[in-house]
Amino acid sequence: MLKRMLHVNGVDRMVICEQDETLANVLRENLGLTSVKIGCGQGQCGSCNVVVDGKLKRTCTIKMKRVAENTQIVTAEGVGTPEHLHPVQLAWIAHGGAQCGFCTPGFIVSSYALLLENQSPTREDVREWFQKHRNACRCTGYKPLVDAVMDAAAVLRGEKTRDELMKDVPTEGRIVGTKYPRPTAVAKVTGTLDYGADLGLKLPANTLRCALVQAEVSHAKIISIDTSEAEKMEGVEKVVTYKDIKGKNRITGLITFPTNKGDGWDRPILCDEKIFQYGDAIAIVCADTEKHAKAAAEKVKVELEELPAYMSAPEAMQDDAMEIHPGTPNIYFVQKVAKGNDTAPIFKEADVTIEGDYYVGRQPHMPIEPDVGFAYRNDEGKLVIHSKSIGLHLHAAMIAPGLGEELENIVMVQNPAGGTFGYKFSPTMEALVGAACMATDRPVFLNYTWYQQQTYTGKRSPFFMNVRMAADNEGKLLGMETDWSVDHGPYSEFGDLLTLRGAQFIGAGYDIDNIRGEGRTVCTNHAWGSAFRGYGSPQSEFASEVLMDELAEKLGMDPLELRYKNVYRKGSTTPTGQDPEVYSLPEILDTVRPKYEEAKKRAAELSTPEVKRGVGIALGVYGSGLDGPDSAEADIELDAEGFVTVYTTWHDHGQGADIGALTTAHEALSPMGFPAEKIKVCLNDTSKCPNGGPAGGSRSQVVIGRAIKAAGEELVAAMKKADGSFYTYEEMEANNIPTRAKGKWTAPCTDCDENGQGNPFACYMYGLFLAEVSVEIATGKTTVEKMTAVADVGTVMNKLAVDGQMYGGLAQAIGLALTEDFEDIKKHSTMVGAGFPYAKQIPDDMELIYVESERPEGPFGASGVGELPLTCPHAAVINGIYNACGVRIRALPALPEKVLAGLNK
Ligand code: MCN
Ligand code: FES
Ligand code: FES
Repeated sequence: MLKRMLHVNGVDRMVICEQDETLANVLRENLGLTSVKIGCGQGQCGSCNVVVDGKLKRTCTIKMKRVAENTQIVTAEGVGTPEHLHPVQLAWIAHGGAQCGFCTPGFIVSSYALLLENQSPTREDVREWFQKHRNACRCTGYKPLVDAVMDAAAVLRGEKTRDELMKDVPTEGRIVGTKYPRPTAVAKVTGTLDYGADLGLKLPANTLRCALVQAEVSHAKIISIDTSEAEKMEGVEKVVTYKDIKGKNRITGLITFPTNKGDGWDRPILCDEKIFQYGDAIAIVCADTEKHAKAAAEKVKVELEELPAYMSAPEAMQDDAMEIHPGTPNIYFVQKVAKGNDTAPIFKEADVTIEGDYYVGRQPHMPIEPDVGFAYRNDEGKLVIHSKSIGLHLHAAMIAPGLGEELENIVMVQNPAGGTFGYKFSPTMEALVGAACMATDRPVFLNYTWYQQQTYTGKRSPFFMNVRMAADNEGKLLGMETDWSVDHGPYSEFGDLLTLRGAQFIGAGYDIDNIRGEGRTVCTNHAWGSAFRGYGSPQSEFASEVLMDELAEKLGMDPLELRYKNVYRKGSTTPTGQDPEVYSLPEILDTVRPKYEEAKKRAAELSTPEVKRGVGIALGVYGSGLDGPDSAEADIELDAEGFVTVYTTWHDHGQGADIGALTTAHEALSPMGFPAEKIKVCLNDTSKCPNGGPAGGSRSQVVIGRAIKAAGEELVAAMKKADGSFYTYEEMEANNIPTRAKGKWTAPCTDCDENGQGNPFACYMYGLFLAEVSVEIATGKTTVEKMTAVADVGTVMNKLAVDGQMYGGLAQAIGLALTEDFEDIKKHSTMVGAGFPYAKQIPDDMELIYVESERPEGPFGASGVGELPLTCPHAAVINGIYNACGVRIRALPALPEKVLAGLNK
């Protein structure tokens, strides 16, 4: 033990702690300064940044024995407070720098430290600083953060006022389309918003801390689990195994496709008979402290008989591969696509045909915040589970039978989430904390390390694709043939739906009358497949967008003009045979054309024999909604203080559910001129909110937005008097008029049939991505110099949210194109190892242009946006590499050695 006097945020604070405790933990746990976040815990993300004696430090790797007496420390709490924001914090709000906000305090402190040293940094200085200090952000694409630092510096130099910083924030009138900041912004920039791990520290003293016993092999039979030694370890209350679970001990995938050969009951809560993948949970140790729980977890003895592990779809599809789930074939679902006429004669007679094999891999989500959650019984005896879930009602139904708890007896709450990017469309630790709470009858808390986050949550499912296209000599597409295999890992949940995406999105954006194809879902022993932003479109469209480039070359046409010739126009239908709801692609391409010509000119001018420049484009399309009659409910209630509250489950990954709900309600209530400051949002607690549905498929703005609009319109109608004025709350009460309005909306859509045909989505998002790249010939290293995106997401509801979605998604697409992977479980288990893009890997030059076609079904004309920027920009980068140096990458990521191998061929 040691005692230290530290000078923290201007005052002396005494701490007494273990020698080997980290400074991050001491600041968080001993001093309650939870702005210091623990993301990677390994010095790779900067979320634990503080200023130590005037220098920026990552505190997760500093042991207390190395911290001297009277060390001066500044945390985000000391940079500024909600009442007295520092210019850096204000600028962060003005530029939408805090999306999920988990990285934000670390960036605020980092920027503050930079500005202590240099009040006149260039943009490049700021980027260098973030790179050098490993400040990682997964949401924003960094550009808005650099904008914020530049503005803050201008305020500090006295060249700009604080008011000028906030000049784009409306103080009255409509807020649609403006830079009105999200309600959680102030808490995020001051580090005062409590995420799961922060709430965990503040739980009652009798809370048990959990540690998992996990598999270290990918496929095995369990012979025995011996917990006896662990049970005797210091502080241990109980070691929970499958034997303690009251229900079916399975998470159900809620399979809806009748042709699925599995039954959806394949994922154990705690493994009983078999291990299906690396990291599978075998037992949960519940103890008084996390350290005790982890020490005891080491002592649980698991005897296994290892089985052959099938780590990819082709391996699991071999004739002699054993069934991973005995009784269910490894290929458990097949989805066909059949549109128009048989393609065989078309391919025979076409002027030009082309074919390619493509692979998009196991992209890891890499939120900075690792998975975390807790469970307790409330005073009504209900099991309350808090997590990062982005599908609270859905997840309750998926875990209730496995736990053996009545669905009505489960309350699910979403904690502020530090990014999910879709991995939380699947339950992760919800059933684990539920089981531990039920087995111990105590509150329980479980916090994954970043290693656990990476190795034991779902990943993007790799697609192995073969696509063929037939065209006439003028470039008109005549037919397409497709074949795709989806490696969905061992658990089937939503695997059939994902496979359907191949039918819906290979070739999306183009008028192709005749399509034939087949896709299949394959069970493997690699990481289970979960939703990931774009959900099937980054795989599907990569194949068709790279093939379109190859076709253009074969035809001797410009890739943009080939696309222009074939994009949806009136009379065209999507690959599922649906009429697009708007026809904005020609306008999008017309808008991009001059930019494209400029980019090509720039590439020609800047190319050198050592560093070749190139330009690539790709088209992106994705649906906003879950397939078919997707629906949502939302309530709006007027209260005695004259405020209204919006109630729904618009789950927040970090994208801005709060600002989305607020803006939509404000617009719906506009006939009353209701001020935005008087609208509150109460989101994501199943005991309080009607079911808005999960935040997947970029559906919330459209589907929940329509429900909010309906509730708002109902409230306006209820409050309207005959003379056109509006009742007050008291008058409503006196006249027995309900003060809570209920809104519901169901998309007028149909599910796709066995041939992949139907009208699955009411609204789509459309975009064209233009990448300018350079390739270093000696090393094969690719740099994206500029990204331009022309997007149609309908009416832009909030400019900061939409720009933020676009920048952040583009950054993830660059990562997908060039570096990110989770194939090698060991190598890819850290942020650096998995190719996380830091500031300098993302271009500062990103240009966004919107074509706002009002959507007939969208609320106030809005479509979604969240996934559009990760549909296909990676194909633009890959097409740019080809344009630069003639190397065609067909399997991602385009690592330097792959490009170099191509150059050497
Ligand atoms: N929006 C808007 N105008 C539009 C469309 C949307 O202002 N025309 C705003 C919305 O109000 C919302 C945001 O943009 O704040 C995204 O809206 P939408 O496209 O409807 O998507 P959802 O709210 O359903 O969010 C989910 C979507 C998905 S599926 C993933 S995955 C995802 C994403 O959004 N994960 C994210 N964006 C993310 N952003 C961050 N920072 N972190 C994640 O984990
Ligand atoms: Fe400390 Fe990531 S650098 S938590
Ligand atoms: Fe940076 Fe989410 S805002 S990680």
